[in-house]
Order: sequence, then C-alpha cells, then structure tokens
Amino acid sequence: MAEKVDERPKVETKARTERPRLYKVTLLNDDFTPRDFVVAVLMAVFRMTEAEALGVMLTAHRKGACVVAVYTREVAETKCKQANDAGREQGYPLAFTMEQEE
Ligand code: NFA
Repeated sequence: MAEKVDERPKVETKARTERPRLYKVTLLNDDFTPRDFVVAVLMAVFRMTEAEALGVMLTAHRKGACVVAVYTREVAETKCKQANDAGREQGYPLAFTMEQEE
C-alpha cells in the first residue's frame, strides 16, 4: 500500500513586494544653452509635450532648477545620460542631475 506523503511546505513564506527606490531627475539652469534646445531635449528624452517642456524649462530658467520627473534608478540614469550627452554634443553645459528620493 502506498505511503502517504506530507506535501505541506516546510517553510513559511511571506508575500512581500518591495517598492523600488525612486530617483528624482532635476534640470539645472545655465546661461548658455538655448531655450529651444532645452525644450527639444525635454520632449525627446523625457517624453513631454511642448507645453510641459516649456514650463519645466522656464521654471529652471527663473529659479535655477526644476524637477523633471521621478524614475527607477536605471531609467533615471539612462535619461540623464542621454540628455547630458545631447547638450555636450552641441557644446552646451546643459545639466540634468539625479538623486534618490527619501
Ligand atoms: N538660461 C538659458 C537661456 O537663457 C535657458 C535654460 C533654461 C538653460 C533651463 C538650461 C536650463 N538661454
């Protein structure tokens, strides 16, 4: 006669989904990058509408900096690099920075 096998799991598992850390990307103002170029980069890299990009560009221009968006780390890194590289290719000091959100 077949033995009864205890198929109950021997270890208790607790379902727990950790939220990924989020990173804030900020646009810094400078005196050299043309406004139109900043708007174009915001639209191309950060997928903003022209109105959104204009708003972010003007806020950075007036206040010195403007938060662009919040992403997971890899996405924030990739977008910052693409945007900073686009400026550097044209000889502009355009700068996007990222920092972990508390
Ligand atoms: N201050 C720049 C100008 O007057 C425009 C700019 C805005 C640059 C936001 C960088 C960030 N041409």
